[in-house]
Amino acid sequence: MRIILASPEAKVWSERKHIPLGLGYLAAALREGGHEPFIYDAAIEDAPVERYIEEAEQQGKPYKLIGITAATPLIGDAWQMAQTAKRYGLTTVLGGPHLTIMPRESLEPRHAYVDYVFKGEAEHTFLELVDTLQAGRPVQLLPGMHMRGRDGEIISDYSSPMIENLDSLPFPAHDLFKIDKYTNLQPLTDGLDRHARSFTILTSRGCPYKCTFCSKPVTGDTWRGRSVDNVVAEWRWLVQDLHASEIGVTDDIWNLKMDRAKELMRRLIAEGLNTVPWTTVHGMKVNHTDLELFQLMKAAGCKRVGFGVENGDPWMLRNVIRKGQTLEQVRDAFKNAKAAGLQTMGFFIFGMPNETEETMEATIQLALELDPDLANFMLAAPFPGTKMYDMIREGGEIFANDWPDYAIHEQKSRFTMNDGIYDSDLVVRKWRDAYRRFYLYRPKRVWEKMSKKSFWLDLPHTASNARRFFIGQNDQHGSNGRVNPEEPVTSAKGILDRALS
Ligand code: B12
Ligand code: SF4
Repeated sequence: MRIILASPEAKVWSERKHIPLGLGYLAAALREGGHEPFIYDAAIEDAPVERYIEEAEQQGKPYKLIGITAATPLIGDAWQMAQTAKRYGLTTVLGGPHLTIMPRESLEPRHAYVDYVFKGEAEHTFLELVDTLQAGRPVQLLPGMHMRGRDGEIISDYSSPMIENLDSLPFPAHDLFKIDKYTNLQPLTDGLDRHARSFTILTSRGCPYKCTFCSKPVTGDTWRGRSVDNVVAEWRWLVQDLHASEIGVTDDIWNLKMDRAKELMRRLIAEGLNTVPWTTVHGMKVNHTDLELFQLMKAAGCKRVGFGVENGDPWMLRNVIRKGQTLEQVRDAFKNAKAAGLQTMGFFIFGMPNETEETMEATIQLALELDPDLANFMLAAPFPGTKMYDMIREGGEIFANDWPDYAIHEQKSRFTMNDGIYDSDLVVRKWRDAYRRFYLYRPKRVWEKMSKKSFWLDLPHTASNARRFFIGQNDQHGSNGRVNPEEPVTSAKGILDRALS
């Protein structure tokens, strides 16, 4: 069967365009099953999806089914795309993170154009549905599947499949991505080639930790690692055949087992696959690292490591975020990574429940002390399916009233707590303060940046990012309608003036 696997445009990420790896995995499973998948990623396509549907029809080789993926902020765009495809008579299937958390919502009567929804990892189940449809057999409920019954009622299998033996899966269909159209993995910073052929790779799935802001139903609690042989074979394909010039490891926690992580590094070095720069896109867990691991990573071609630091206050870290790591472990990881010659990146969250001016100040102080090459300060967003969401439902109020409001880079708070202490306006102010104090108000850092040639070559790009991060986009309002009192600076010159003042 000819199938479109689609990702709606991630408007929340204006600069950063990654391959949707989940669709790559599904495409590979379908291809192995004898079907013909085409990957449509609206983030990099010039033409709308209907153009492809029409062209295929005109060529007498119509697409029969569209499978659409969506994280929570993109679900509205996914519905729109399904509606469009339905107008052309395609069977419509939805899956991905949002559907794993809220599978039945997309089959409510208002979404009559959605036929099937899948929860969890769908390489096996989706292929089985496609085989069934192709053979014209009646569709039976499969693990993790949701559909309408004869009377239009929603029938559900609530399991969330997690594939146990990841080595049994074919490699993602990397060759189906229009790789030249993607950006590099962290365009915000210099050091890596912005126009790289950037592929991502997943060496494991799942994570045993239980951070309260994390969408645990999506990641799954059981960590499943691919064998080193299997990962190295995919890495070789990316480097030698597909000419990757940058690779991103996107696991939730690729270094859970340090021995395996080190063995992987040794193999990349031994096989000469350490020639392509790579990064840990979503970070490593600090308490599963040591100096030797970072040294091996450096020798294996790694350029930059990221760490989820989250908060500078030990009580917040232990009791609210439940990160399962200490500040000492954070400090050690940064020290060791820097000693090994790696660039570092820190992820910090502002505005978790119980956050006060002091705890946010502690986070800013920690960021300044750790001094990573890149600090990513994020506003806490209460995604459904997180422990944090339950905490706010119990003791607070969520402002976000539509799924796009959950995009992390929208500069607004999405909730408040009714404890008389939490102040959502203060959260946004401290978050902006963090960016300013980290990036702009340190003359030594500004000078270091500006003395690099890449800073000037990338100026328009840098300025547009700076505008986005330091002063917001068009939206200077919180979701609660209050105006942000910050004075906007609207030109690149303004930003530079501010940086230099
Ligand atoms: C890499 C990554 C990114 C990358 C790339 C995203 C991309 N283009 O794929 C970047 C940095 C751009 C990113 C951005 C965001 N991300 Co992100 N990201 C991840 C991460 C770490 C890995 C994704 C991945 O490759 N998974 C591996 C593949 C195999 O799994 P998968 O994509 O889920 O696909 C499987 C199933 O879901 C299912 N499936 C998926 N699609 C479909 C479609 C059909 C038709 C079917 C049947 C099945 C199906 O089958 C697939 C194969 O098993 C996940 C964490 C995680 N473990 O999933 C977070 C995660 C998906 N991200 C998350 C979030 C919040 C975001 C943002 C919304 C953040 C923001 N800015 O606000 C944005 C959304 C932008 C977007 N395009 O989706 C949350 C999602 C929560 C939610 N409720 O949606 C996650 C789960 C992190 C977390 N633990 O909280 N992300
Ligand atoms: S944030 Fe990272 S470490 Fe924490 S539970 Fe999620 S994937 Fe695991």
